[in-house]
Amino acid sequence: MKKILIALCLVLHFGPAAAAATATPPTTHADLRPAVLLTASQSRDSQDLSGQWTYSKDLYRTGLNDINGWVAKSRMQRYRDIDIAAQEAKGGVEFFEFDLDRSAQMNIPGAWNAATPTLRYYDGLVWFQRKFNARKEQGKRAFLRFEAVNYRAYVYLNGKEIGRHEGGFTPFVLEVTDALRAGDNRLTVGVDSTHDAQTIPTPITDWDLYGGITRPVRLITTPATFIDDATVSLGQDGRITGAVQLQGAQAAGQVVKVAIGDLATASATTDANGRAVFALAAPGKLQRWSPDSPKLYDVRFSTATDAIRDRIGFRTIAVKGNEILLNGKPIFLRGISLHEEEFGSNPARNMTEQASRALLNEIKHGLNGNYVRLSHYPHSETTLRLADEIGLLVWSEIPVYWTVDWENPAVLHKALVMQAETIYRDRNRAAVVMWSVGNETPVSPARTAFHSAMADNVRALDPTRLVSAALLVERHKVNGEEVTEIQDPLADKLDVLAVNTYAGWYGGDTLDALPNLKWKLPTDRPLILSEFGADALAGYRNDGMKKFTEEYQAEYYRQTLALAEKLPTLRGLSPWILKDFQSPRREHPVFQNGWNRKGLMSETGVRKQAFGVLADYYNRKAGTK
Ligand code: GCB
Repeated sequence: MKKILIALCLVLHFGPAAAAATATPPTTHADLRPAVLLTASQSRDSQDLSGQWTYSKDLYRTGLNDINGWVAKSRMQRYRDIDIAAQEAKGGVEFFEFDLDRSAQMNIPGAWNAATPTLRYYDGLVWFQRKFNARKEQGKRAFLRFEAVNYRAYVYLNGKEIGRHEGGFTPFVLEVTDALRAGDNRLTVGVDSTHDAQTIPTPITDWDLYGGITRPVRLITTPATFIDDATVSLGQDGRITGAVQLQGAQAAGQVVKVAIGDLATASATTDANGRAVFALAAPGKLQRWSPDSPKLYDVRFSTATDAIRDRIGFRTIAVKGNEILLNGKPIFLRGISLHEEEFGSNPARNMTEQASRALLNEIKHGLNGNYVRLSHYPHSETTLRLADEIGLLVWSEIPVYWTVDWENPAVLHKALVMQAETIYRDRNRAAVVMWSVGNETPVSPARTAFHSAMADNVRALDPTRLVSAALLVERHKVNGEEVTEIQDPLADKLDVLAVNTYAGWYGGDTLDALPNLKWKLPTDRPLILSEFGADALAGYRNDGMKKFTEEYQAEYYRQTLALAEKLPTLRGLSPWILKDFQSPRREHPVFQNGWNRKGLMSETGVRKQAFGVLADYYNRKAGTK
């Protein structure tokens, strides 16, 4: 009892400090690497499993919790490899309360919320099934690669569990060499969209927590020993360096070759762990990647038995004083924020190339932008590859948003894993220049320790890019004058300061007051306004500058841009947001009806007046820098 009391006192007295102390990475950075990556898997032999899948809702989770229970559980287990119609035809005592072979169909990838009105607000477990035919090739390995399942996935092949994954926006790979059958296969995936206080994000967000298999699934075959990962990038010292990781019994002592277009080649031999590193001086003819000239090279990595290809750009990114330097030259980031929702009145979060291109083209050509904040989670690989191709710099983030369970080491571990999965996925994308470690998280010791661990993790995994976070600003009186400041110890961990500000929309400021607000900011680092915005319902006009009119939003942009002009260290903008997006917290019955209306375009792509205001501003900026 005494011991319990002492322990309790320790918890009570040292709660926050002890919690803050636990917020160090519980693992080494190497432990965060997913077991299999299959980098550049788009270049591999594969079978696309997109298309019609069948599905069955499971609100009570009977298919998962059946294991030790007291009813005849097996009749609920959707993942069983069983031909139920054939069983029924035979008659007998066994019966089933599901049959995925005869269930309704849904197009995958895509969120279920958009698939049918009955699932619009469904939040829970849904079972999906896809049958496919496969060849089993002697000496080859087979993997299933899921680009994203929101939020938890339980994966079964032919009735056998082959793996699980948590986190709705990052890929995972499961080996199925043994579980795969020659001929017919039954793939079953339980998808649980439920979020709670220990998930990332929590259920408290300002976007729709779409559920489902939201990105493609592919069956990929490789040789027995294969190239699992390969990276190459241009360093500040003008050298091109890279690394290749093989997996398999013959991974050690292999010669690995790298060819960068017809510009350069290199080769190296793998060590005992199957890893080879290479370095070469950047050839004089190398054309550097930039938004103005998004040159990508065909890069081929090969061994005697395997080869992968990727299209990769070469550029440097750095901060010097309060400038951001792209390829050594100062750049102003003319950007906008973007959620992963295609245009249309019923978005399914299905980022086809066409859907993604339409959005990115609005930014690049409509706004004359060179930058996009991909908020608030890792966007699809399609979007990242298009940013490389079209020429848009990218801010990338994971959904450590508003609040998560800062004091919980298991949640920190989830964040570090998610971040690692994102970095391993995207580190060959020249477009990505900044990793953000959080969005608008209220300052506390435990929260700052959490973000600091994330920032250290990013630097350990990828020292070549910049680290930022979207911070909150405080307003308070200094010598009788109201001043806006960043009062956040996390700022010390960041290369680029970024702040979200909504003066003139939330709060009581009038629009004409905005340019005269006093801001006090560190002068030694670049600043980005990572968000500012105001709602407007497309087509609601000329109603005396009321909130929700297009005029109010346009004037809000004019005045906030006038304020921005007065911030001497400002090096970029990503206002909130390109298009209206669905958010269950936005329930104003006249103007919102489930949509956050801060888009410069409506959900169907109609440009509001403010679009032109920002485009004019960016045209002027592009002329000067
Ligand atoms: C924010 C959040 C963003 C919201 C936005 C808003 O600060 O970062 O996710 O959607 O404000 O509309 O209030």
